[in-house]
Amino acid sequence: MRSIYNGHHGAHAASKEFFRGRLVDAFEVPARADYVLKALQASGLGEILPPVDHGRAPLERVHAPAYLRFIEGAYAEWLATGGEGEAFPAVWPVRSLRSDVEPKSFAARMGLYSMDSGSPLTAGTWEAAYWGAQATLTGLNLLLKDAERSAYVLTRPPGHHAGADFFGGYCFINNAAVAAQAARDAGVERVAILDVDYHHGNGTQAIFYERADVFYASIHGDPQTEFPFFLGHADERGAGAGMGFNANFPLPAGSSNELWFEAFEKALDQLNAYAPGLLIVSLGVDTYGGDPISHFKLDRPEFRRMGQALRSMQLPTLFVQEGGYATEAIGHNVVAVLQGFEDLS
Ligand code: Q9C
Ligand code: ZN
Repeated sequence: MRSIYNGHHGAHAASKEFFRGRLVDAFEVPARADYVLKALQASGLGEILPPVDHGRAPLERVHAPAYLRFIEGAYAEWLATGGEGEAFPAVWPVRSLRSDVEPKSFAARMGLYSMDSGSPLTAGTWEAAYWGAQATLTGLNLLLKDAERSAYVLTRPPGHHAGADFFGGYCFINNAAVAAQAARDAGVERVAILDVDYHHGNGTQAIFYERADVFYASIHGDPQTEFPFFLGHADERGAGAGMGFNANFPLPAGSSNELWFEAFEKALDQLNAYAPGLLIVSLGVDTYGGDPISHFKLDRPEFRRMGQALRSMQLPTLFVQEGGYATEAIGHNVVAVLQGFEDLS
C-alpha cells in the first residue's frame, strides 16, 4: 500500500489549547505525524509520496468559500487586532443569535466560524490544512486513476470535526469529506465513510446528512460524556433524501474491545448492504488504551484485526489520518491497521 505524506503538516504547530478554561499543552502536535512517518518507513508497507496540488475547487465543493478565505487569513487578522501566540475564539452565535450575518469584528468571526476553544489557529494552519486536503485528493487518485486497492494519507491537522463552515476539535478542513465529494464528482455513485476515531465526526456527518450518495457510519465515545457532545447519538439516521444513510454507534467511555468490535461489525454490515464503490476510513487511533484524552482500550492486536476486517469488504479503500494522541504509539497503531489490511491479500 502506498502512502501520501503531507510534508507541510509542521506549519501548524500550536503549543497550547484551552481545556476546561485553562491553557494546557496542545495534544495535536507535529510529533504525531513524525512518529507515524518513522513507523511507516520502517514498516516496508510501500512508497511514500508527496501531495499533488489539485487547487481550491475541490475544497469549495464541501466548504463555504467565505469560510476558507477566513481560515486562510485568520492568523494575520489575529495579529493585526492585537492577538499574540495562538488564536482562539471566545464568543459564539448559539441559539437565537444570528449566524447569517458575517460581523466585521474579527473576534466575532472567530466565533461564527468555530465550535470550540480547543483548536488553536496558528500562522501555518492554512498551509498545513490546505496540503492535507491535497494529500487526501492525491491518495484518492491512486484508487480512481491508478486502480490501486488502497492508500493511506498521513496528515495533520485532522479533519472530521470540521463542518462546511466551521473549525473545531483540532480540525479545519474535512479531508474525508473533500475526498468523498471528489469521488462523487469523478463518477463513483455511492461512497461509504467509516469513522473509527474515538470521537464522533460531527463535521462529516453534517456535510452528508441529507444525502443518499454518501453513507456515514461511526463508532465512538458516547456524546453524552465525550467530545463533540452535541452530535453522534444513535437516533441520528439521516434526514430527507439522506434518511437511513447515517449510522452512529456510540459506546460508553471505558467500553471493552468486545463491545467495540460488535458495533464495528454492525457498521460494516450496514455499509456492505449499501454496496458502495469506495470506502473512506477516517482512521483515528485515539481508541488506543494508552490515549491520553480518550477512553477505549484497543491495542496492536485489535488494530490489526480492524485492518483485516476492513479488507474483507473488498472495496477500494482510502485511509485518512484523524486523531490519536499517544504520540509515540500512533505510528505503530496505524501501521498495525494497514498491515492487517494487507495480510489477507
Ligand atoms: N484537552 C480528534 O480526535 N478536546 N479530535 C478534548 C482535551 C477535543 C479530538 C479535550 C478533542 C478533539 C480529531
Ligand atoms: Zn478523535
